[in-house]
Amino acid sequence: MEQTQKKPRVFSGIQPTGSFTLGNYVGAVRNWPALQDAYDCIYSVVDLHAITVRQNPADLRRQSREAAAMLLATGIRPDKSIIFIQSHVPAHTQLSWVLGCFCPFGDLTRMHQFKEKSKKHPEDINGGLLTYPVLMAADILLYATDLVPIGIDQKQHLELARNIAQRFNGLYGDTFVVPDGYFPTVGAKVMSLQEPDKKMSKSDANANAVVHMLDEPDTILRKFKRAITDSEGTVRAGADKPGVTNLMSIYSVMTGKTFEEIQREFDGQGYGVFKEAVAGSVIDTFRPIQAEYRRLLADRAYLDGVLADGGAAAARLASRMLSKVYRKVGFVAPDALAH
Ligand code: ATP
Ligand code: LTN
Repeated sequence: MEQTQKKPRVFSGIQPTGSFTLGNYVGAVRNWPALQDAYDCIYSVVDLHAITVRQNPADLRRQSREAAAMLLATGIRPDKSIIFIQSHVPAHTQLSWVLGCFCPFGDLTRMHQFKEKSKKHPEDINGGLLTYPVLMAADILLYATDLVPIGIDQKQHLELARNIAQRFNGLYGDTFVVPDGYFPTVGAKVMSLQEPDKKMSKSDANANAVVHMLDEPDTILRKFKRAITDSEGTVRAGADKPGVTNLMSIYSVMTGKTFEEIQREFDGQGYGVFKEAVAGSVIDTFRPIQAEYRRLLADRAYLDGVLADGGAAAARLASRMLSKVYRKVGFVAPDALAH
């Protein structure tokens, strides 16, 4: 680790529930490598969260390594940041239990994600789905995290983590850092290409609605060509133009151009030219990441080594906070037993 003076801490996580989408990239993952020089970053593949929805065991195992490879391919460097699999550090579940005892039931039933996922999986509204944000709070609070880079859909969960931290600190004295969210100014919520009033989600049944980071160039082009726009034919942003605004946000993130520059660039041209340009910018961004991903995934020994080291480093940090919390709530320390 390059660690001279203490930098503020960043923590974020992503579920290994399938291949990452353009939404994951734009809303969260692209910021993760960008933060690793100014911050002490910890990034986790949150497999414990993934099983709140039924997963095939073999797929989950494979996808967890794939998720780690993809994070490394986007530029996370193990010599700068910690990258690990959540279930390798038992302190996450241990702290989660304690925090759950400081979280009102009503706060959990009010969560948008709980309501949405309950509606989507009515046959399996399990306890984990409800307490999901408590585990997320544990992930964050365990490492005295200052900043959490996430998409806007996770804002409510972060608020819950902040509330738990404040409640606990109020009762037991300063224990947890109250974390702030880090949301991108453009692209904090990438919308479905087919229903631009809905979030682009890994688990969308309509394949045309979602661009995956591992999609082939011609697939990406086809999905953008079919993206829902409107009948106006003018490239400009506005609440009345959710489809075009979404495409402009994506293009802006990929190229660094402002909305005004984009509007000028496509002035007088139809949506066809614009959509091809958006697709091209995404293809160009993902091409080198895809190549690096394939290389990393083929090097299992390296990948597993990174994850083993990351898990050990995270466990060391986490055990300190867990001991502190156990002591504060009044658990007898095992090493205090007279025997
Ligand atoms: P699922 O569809 O299985 O719930 P997901 O696509 O929402 O999964 P997560 O693992 O829950 O993926 O999210 C990882 C990160 O990506 C989070 O920080 C989340 O806010 C962000 N994210 C997910 N979808 C989008 C989106 N459409 N726009 C912006 N950010 C997003
Ligand atoms: N709930 C998040 C994933 C997640 C997370 C975290 C993000 C789990 N633990 C801690 C930030 C910090 C999601 O993206 N669905």
